[in-house]
Amino acid sequence: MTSPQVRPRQLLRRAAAVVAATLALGCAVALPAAGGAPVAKRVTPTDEPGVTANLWEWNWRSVGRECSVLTQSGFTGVQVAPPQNSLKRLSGDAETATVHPWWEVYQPVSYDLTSRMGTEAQFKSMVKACNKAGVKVYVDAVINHMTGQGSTSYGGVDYTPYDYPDYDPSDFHYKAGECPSSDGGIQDYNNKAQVFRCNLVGLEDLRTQTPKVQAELAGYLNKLLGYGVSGFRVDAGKHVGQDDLLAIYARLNDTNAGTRPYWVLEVFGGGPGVLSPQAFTAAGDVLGLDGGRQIFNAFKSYETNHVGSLATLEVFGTGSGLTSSAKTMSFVTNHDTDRNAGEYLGHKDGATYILANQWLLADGYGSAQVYSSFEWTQAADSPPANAQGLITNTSCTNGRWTCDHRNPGIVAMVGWHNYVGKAKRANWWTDDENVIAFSRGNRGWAGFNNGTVAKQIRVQTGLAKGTYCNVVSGPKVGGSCAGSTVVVNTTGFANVTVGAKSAVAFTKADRV
Ligand code: LM2
Ligand code: CA
Repeated sequence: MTSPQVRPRQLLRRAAAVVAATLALGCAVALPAAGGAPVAKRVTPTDEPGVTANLWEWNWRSVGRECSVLTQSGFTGVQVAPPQNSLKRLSGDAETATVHPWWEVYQPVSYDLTSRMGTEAQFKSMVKACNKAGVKVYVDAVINHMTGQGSTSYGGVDYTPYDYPDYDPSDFHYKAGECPSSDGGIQDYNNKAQVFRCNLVGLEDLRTQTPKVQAELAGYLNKLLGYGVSGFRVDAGKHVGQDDLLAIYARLNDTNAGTRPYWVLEVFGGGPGVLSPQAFTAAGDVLGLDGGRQIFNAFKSYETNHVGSLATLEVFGTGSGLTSSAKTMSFVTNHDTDRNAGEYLGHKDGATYILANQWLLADGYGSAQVYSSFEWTQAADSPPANAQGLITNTSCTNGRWTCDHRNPGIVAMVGWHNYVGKAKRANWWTDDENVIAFSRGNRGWAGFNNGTVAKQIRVQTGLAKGTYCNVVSGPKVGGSCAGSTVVVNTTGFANVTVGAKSAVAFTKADRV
């Protein structure tokens, strides 16, 4: 349980609302027995998402189809791009000639679900197909702001600044009013009032402290929950602020499975005190953005011709200043960091990127997420789309989509991750440079080499004597290995060759 708990007072309020609604319908109300507690909907703990794939800006049809692949590969959830109606640009401008940059979807116009990714009906059938396949759906929820430009939307709704179908000018923060900055923007990222109540990159900032705006946002999110969604990545969570986040969360219904929705906040690090990711963990889980930087520094590092060292990853988590594993959604990259090559790894890092994902899955920190999206040359590039901006179906073979969640070496480590479960790390080994190895209890062993030459190591694996399939090179099929093998002796030791920029891994179940 890592999302905010529903407190008894909220339960009472919810129960009272149910009674009021039932009365309004003129139905008989089953009042609680005298002295008994009000009958409230059962509230069970939030389910952790497990390993998710972030199929960012895949259209709904493609996500729905991919869920059968995800479930076979051991993924238990999928995160999708913001599904609400958004800005649709009609032409390029001085900032970017790209008419339909990927970031249109971060400028909401209304909470209808007609978007670049498809229609509301297509969204619903995607969720249904994924849930049927056993994959939970997590939605990127843009709740901090509306647009900062344009007048036309994918859903056909027109708007003018500060005036939308669901909001009027009284629903926003303004400069020199609740936003204490001279131009209405965030000028000082260490200033609490500015961070919470000024415009993030010119995006009109909602008065999320008001019951009206909270009800509007909760209405949107509850619609998604009703369609079978399991939780949310809260875009710009840092700019909503803890109090408003908790107030909105308290208005959310349970998921269709009867659990509280998962709720993970985007809070980038660097801010002081209440603006730090740590200070948001009472308002939800947080995205592991600082962890992503540490991963970059361990695997790559900014200075040209230097790599960091994997040996540093002996400590990763609260011990290295990160939020706790149980409160964090961890990843190597996402749609923003993939475009920030000097500070995070991304798809363009190739084998290093794959290796980092494999390591994260093996380490077990946070709820790990693997990012798959589209190839780009300019940072603002549109995903593959038609002339109207509508995103076309994904193909993992036409060279335009990245599909790293299908990489066999990553799929192998998703299986490894699920098999070792919560077993503690043991048998840590390192050359103090770029080769590390460890077991997770006696469930599985993995070694990683981020160097440029293969290395032979002699390690304690924690596993029983036998021959094991190195699942990174190929799975166990029937009674034999499709790829290479590792021989563990009677005392648990093995001589293992770990290739340059690659991993070797096996679980107890991979013995032949
Ligand atoms: C996020 N998390 O807090 C998203 O992960 C990030 O991708 C979003 O920025 C941001 N917050 C707002 O949701 C992206 C993109 C920006 C883009 C915004 C809005 O990185 O460049 O801003 O989406 O579409 C664009 C222009 C910007 C302009 C703004 C408003 O790039 O120059 O500001 O629209 O018109 C004047
Ligand atoms: Ca705000």
